[in-house]
Amino acid sequence: MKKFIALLALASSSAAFAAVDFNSFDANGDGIISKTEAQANAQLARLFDKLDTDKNGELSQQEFSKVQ
Ligand SMILES: [Ca+2]
Ligand SMILES: [Ca+2]
Repeated sequence: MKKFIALLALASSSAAFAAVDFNSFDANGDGIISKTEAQANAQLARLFDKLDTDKNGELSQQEFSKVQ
C-alpha cells in the first residue's frame, strides 16, 4: 500500500509516468495489468483502451511498453 501511495505521487507528474514500471502497476504480480489495476493511475486508466491492442481487457508487458 505504501508503494501505491508513492506511485500515485509519482504519477501526478506526467514526466514521471514513463519512469513508472510495469511491475509497479501489476499489483497482484500475475504478469498482466488488469483494468482494475490500471485504475490506480488516472493517466493509465485513460490510456488503457488505446494500449490494449488485442482488446482482451488486460495489458500485457508488451502492450504496456508502448506507453514509454
Ligand atoms: Ca495483475
Ligand atoms: Ca491486451
